Amino acid sequence: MTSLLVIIVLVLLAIALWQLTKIFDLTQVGVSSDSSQVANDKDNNLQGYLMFGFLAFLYIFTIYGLLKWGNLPLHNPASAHGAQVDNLMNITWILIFTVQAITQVLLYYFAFKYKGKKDQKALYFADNNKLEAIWSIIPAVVLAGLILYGLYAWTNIMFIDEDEDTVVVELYAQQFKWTARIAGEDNVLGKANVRYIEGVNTLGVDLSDPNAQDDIVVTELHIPKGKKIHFKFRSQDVLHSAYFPHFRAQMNCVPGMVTEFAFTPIYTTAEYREMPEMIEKVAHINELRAKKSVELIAKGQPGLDPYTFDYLLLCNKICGASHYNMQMKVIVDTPEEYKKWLAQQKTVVQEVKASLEQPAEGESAAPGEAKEKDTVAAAPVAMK
Ligand SMILES: [Cu+2]
Repeated sequence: MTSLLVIIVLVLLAIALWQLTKIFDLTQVGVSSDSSQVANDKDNNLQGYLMFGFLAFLYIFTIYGLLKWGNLPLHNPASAHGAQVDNLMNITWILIFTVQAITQVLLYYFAFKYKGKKDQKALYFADNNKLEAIWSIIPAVVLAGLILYGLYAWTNIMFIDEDEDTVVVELYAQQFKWTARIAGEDNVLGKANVRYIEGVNTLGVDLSDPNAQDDIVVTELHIPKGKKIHFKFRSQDVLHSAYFPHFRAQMNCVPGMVTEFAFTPIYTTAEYREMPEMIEKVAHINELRAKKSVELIAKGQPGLDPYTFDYLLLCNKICGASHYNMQMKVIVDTPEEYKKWLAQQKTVVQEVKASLEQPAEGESAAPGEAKEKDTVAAAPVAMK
């Protein structure tokens, strides 16, 4: 609020100053003898040096930005293909920085060198084929190389070998949450359809499908380190985008179709937390949170808990009012930990069964009634 007021005051001051100079102009106060509207050598010189001033501003701001915010981008990729994505990104940055550094200097230097001078006329210059060829061919070759490397990296990343030993996981997007379904022992997801959505069967799993019997539905995803995870994405309502920043992976979730992506996690959550860059980052975040907590507590509100790092799945398409809050915790376990966790999970069939056994709120369960609903086949969702 204070900063907004400061901005308003500054803008008003600027307007006032501008109006004052206009009044001075009108009253001829402080105006030089040359009141011509045509630029003279003095004006042109000033514009020439201002060009250099702007160039200096560009570079100083770029260097300042790199020093101040250069540590914000994510560090080590947590997936096997991540290094390739980072490599492509770094090459692109180097190209952009080099080209920008050269062209900006030339642009402002020539603007200065060929500034207007009295009695000097511009040279009429039709064209130069050699120059045109140079500045067309060099960017074309460089960009073609970059695109080819990008395509190569993309096909490498997107290739999913059907025979490979993977863990199949479905990610179900809806406004505004993620739900995951692990394919279970058979590693095949059962059929699912929005028409089967009922009660705890929030993903619409077809409970009569043999492949669905061992499917496990969770809201906090665990995956094992070192194994390829084959994700299949569905959306219930609008376009969402499954974004795993630490794994350098993103895929759109489109209503009415299944999209896919696979990656292999290479660090467990515990290992990633122990990385020096991560320790530093978390310490910095907690410093900020501690400061904020002091402010909050002074206002009589509860303070903030310290932050611990976790991999996240985010939504990267603006899908509605609570889009910002659409996320799911992803935990990478060692294969042993994963097995243990998996063994503790209930299958979706068991979940549905349990929910049918429980009496509805306000209803007293008659013993016979509960028994009647004891089979999954009795669930309406299972009838085809
Ligand atoms: Cu979304």
